[in-house]
Amino acid sequence: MSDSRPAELARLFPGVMFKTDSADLEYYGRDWTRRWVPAPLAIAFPSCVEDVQGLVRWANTHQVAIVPSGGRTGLSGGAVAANGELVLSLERMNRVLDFDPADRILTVQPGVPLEMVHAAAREHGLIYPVDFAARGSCTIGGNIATNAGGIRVIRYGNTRNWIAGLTLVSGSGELVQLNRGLVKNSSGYDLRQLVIGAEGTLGIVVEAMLWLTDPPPESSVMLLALPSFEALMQVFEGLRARLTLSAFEFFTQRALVHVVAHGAQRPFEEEHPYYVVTEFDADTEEKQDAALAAFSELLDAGLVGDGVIAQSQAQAAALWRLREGITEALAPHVPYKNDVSVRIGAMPAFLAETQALLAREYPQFDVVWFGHIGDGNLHINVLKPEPMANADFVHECSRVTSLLAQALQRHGGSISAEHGIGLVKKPHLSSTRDAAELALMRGIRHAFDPNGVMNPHKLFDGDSTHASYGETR
Ligand code: 2HG
Ligand code: ZN
Repeated sequence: MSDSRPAELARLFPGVMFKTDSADLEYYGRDWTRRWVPAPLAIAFPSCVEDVQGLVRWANTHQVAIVPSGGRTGLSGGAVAANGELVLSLERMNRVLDFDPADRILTVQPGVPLEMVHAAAREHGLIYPVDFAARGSCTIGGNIATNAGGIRVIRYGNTRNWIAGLTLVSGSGELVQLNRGLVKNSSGYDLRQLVIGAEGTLGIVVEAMLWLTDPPPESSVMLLALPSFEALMQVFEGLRARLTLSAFEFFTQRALVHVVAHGAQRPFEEEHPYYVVTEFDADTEEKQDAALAAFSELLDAGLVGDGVIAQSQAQAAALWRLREGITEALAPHVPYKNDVSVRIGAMPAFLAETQALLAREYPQFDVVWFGHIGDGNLHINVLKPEPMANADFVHECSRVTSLLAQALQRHGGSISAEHGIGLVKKPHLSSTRDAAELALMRGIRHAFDPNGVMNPHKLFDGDSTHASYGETR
């Protein structure tokens, strides 16, 4: 018997576009994890706040789960719809609404791609400083849902720091204004901050106020080759003491091999085990000289084996490509992704322990390390060997991730630094959040979404009655 609900939705919401073709269900039902078989009920494309509210209320009445959907570049399964959910795509709510010069606040709809936010900020001589490789495809709504970080966190912090206000349709369909652009607001709970990073479990952001800031001074990009992991944190300390850094990113030789195979240019004749791309202020001759002096010192101390400072914008872009191209270069190898963090001070001990752990547990797999080492955030991608079945691979990686989670717990770290928990890291959330904290999180979720319709079974299991998720395609 065919499902009558999509037709009913189309009748009730004439201003909303709906899609139910199998190709669309497949496309909008998944994110970059590609692990679950997409099976949503339908995809709704509202173009106004009232329709978002109407759809959420309909979902409450009919006990249909909603999966909010932006650019679906997520890496944790937060936007997967594989259980008959209504995907609520914010694709048509993609306008920049306002710029307030006094407060330097840009107000946007949630479906605006990050790159468009950058362009809009530039038009006003300002920047929106959160930035990362998926900028062309991800949306600001998705960035807010995961509290996205990226390559400039070392200087500017995460998405959380730049959200001046949010308009939210809560899980029960109420429209609420959270913080309204105030810099100072000591009037109780900051609900805006609860929504940031909630992975769409509390409601749907229908408008966001973003703080913009002054562009940084002119910068330079430097690529360094390092002989050892131990040198990494010392190089970071050394450069941070002498230069004003806006990025400090690392990757391994294995990562470089994949990016070069994917079309990037090899930077050095010789191979080195580790590399760092760093960007620093270089608007004066003194700062440029300081960079050269710092490089020589690191070279003399044996902490750096080789290096290059970009001499043009094009060369800077080529150096950045070595780091930013990694995710795309690895994608065909169906990587299992880890996105972990510890305090910067805990990094040396955690790195040593994790290196030993993964060498022991993954002797047969290609393991690619990279990430935002200056923020204490490591990405560890494990690549699936060609002949291995996907389910076996995921099972094995989950087993090792449990061990990694125990190490994180010992070092006071987090199982997700910036990608979110979604479905992928849900079994390991308790390594980062204790039972009392999880109980509070459940209570908060229930307060925003009493019927459990908002992205059920993502992040953690709330009190939803909706079908849960099995593993893997
Ligand atoms: C990055 O830092 C992204 O490039 C993606 O967070 C990381 O692919 C990954 O594991
Ligand atoms: Zn990252």
